[in-house]
Amino acid sequence: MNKIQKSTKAARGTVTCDNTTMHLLKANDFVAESIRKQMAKQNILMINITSSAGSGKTTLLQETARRIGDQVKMKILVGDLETERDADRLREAGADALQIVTGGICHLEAQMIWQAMDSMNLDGVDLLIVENVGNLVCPASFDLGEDYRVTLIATTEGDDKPKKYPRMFLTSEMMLVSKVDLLPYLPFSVDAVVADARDINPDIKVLEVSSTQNTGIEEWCNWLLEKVKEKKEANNEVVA
Ligand SMILES: Nc1nc2c(ncn2[C@@H]2O[C@H](COP(=O)(O)OP(=O)(O)O)[C@@H](O)[C@H]2O)c(=O)[nH]1
Ligand SMILES: [Mg+2]
Repeated sequence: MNKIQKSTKAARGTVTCDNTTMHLLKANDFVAESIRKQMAKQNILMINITSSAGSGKTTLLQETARRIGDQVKMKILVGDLETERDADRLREAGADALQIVTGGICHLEAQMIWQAMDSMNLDGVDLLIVENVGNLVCPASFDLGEDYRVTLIATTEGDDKPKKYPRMFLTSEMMLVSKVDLLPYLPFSVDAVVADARDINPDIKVLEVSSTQNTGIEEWCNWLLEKVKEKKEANNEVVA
């Protein structure tokens, strides 16, 4: 998928303005392509997990590490403005996690991943998961060189978000509707959120998950394992 072509051209509304961010993103896209080539060389599946702050990314990854940590060699890179808290939580769950502290930047950029790769031993790694900074806006514009972008939308956020933040859903291959255990208590329609997301991106795959009640976690982990396998098979075909 070419994420560069999926950028918004201009700001609209009652006032229309030019969007100069497009030009700044060219350098990012160049580094992202280098990362993509490196991951292909090393047979590593790379996943970029995005969402608003607090939608359940780290909790999901803790469960993921507990479930499939012994089936695939996995590393997790996690981005936040400050603290190592998420990396600490992931390490407690047995994951090999590294924290990127952006110091105020509201998204991860490809050059941050490129620099972090210097501090990581990626030999034999099957799966690199990046937990992006919690934000449905800026991370949508920054390709990190990932194979798949997965966006969580929590039931606590309201079901109107895909149409308000369309680029994130347009550039994601998968939407995880998270915290579905809370559905009985919230005015949130899964059907409405899926319809809006598919209106923006008809191909988006959807899974409903609850990390606290173990709903959909097995399907999520099976999807990851399948994609790891597919990437290895595709690369072996290229080599052969
Ligand atoms: N009820 C419920 N709470 C959850 C679930 N997943 C995460 N949480 C809670 O939501 C809060 C934010 O979760 P966290 O994983 O830190 O979100 P992140 O900021 O996206 O990484 C924490 O208090 C979690 O315990 C879930 O599936 N159900
Ligand atoms: Mg987190």
